[in-house]
Amino acid sequence: MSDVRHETANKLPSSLHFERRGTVGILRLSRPHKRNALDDATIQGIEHFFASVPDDIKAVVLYGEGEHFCAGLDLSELTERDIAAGIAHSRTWHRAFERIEFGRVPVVASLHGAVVGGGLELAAACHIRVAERSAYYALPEGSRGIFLGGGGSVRLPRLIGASRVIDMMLTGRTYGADEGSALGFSQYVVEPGAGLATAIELGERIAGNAPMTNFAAMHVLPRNAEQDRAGGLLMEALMSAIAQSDPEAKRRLHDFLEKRASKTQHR
Ligand code: 1HE
Repeated sequence: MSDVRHETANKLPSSLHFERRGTVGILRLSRPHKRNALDDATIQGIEHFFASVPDDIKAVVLYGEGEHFCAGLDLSELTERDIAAGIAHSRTWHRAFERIEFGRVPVVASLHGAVVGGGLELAAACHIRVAERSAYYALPEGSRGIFLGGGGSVRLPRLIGASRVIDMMLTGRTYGADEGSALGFSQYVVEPGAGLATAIELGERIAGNAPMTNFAAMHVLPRNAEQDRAGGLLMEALMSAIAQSDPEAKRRLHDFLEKRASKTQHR
């Protein structure tokens, strides 16, 4: 993998690094001496990166350098904030993570070690989570006297249910990789050291999809899960008609009918 001299990459803070593997972009949290704790510069860098993902990148993999994915909010920046600054700070996280969830390309997070607090909120904004067996999930906010601020109170209950999130906050309960996967934190569990390669492989598969399919999965599916049945079914009908009229879909359907496409197989 080589660093790309690209405007997006050049504007990133030193805590973030961008590399590419073909059409898959790899964004690395690169502050391992602070366990990839998220300071203001990193959050701004995340917002900037996902607002300007290079056109030829079709999927992004996010991972953390060192022993841990992410230790959450940089607690050293928290002490001096008043109420107004606290609200503004939380809203910067919201903007950055919305850019991930409702951006242009699907994002696969590769998780290992601590995935805690704001690190878990960051992971929850990604579309696919691959957890190495070392990964564990926690919300230390409860014991630090603070609250979620990076969208976690909205996203995490949708992943594992509000009652479990309440338990994590109130009692400090943690979940390991296997249990976390069964609950819905991650869609994949892999052996230690295999997370990044698996995430890149998934990213390559995603990058090979028709762009309209990726758009629909990212933007329509989560909204349909939240809206009323009638609205959801109407949105589905509209989206399915748009997707199937795309020339890329027509080409793929012809490929299948003319026996040039792969069959659906269980691996
Ligand atoms: C930090 C942070 C941080 C480490 N902010 N500096 N998050 C937390 O409450 C989690 C706090 N961190 C930890 O519990 C542990 O650091 C870990 C379990 C993640 C890793 O343990 P370990 O033994 O590998 O590392 P360490 O020795 O604890 O930390 C290494 C250094 O990173 C050390 O700094 P140093 O200068 O003394 O070497 C730590 O101070 C520093 N460090 N984590 C600042 N989080 C939008 S709202 C979101 C709200 C939250 O995210 S609250 C949860 C915050």
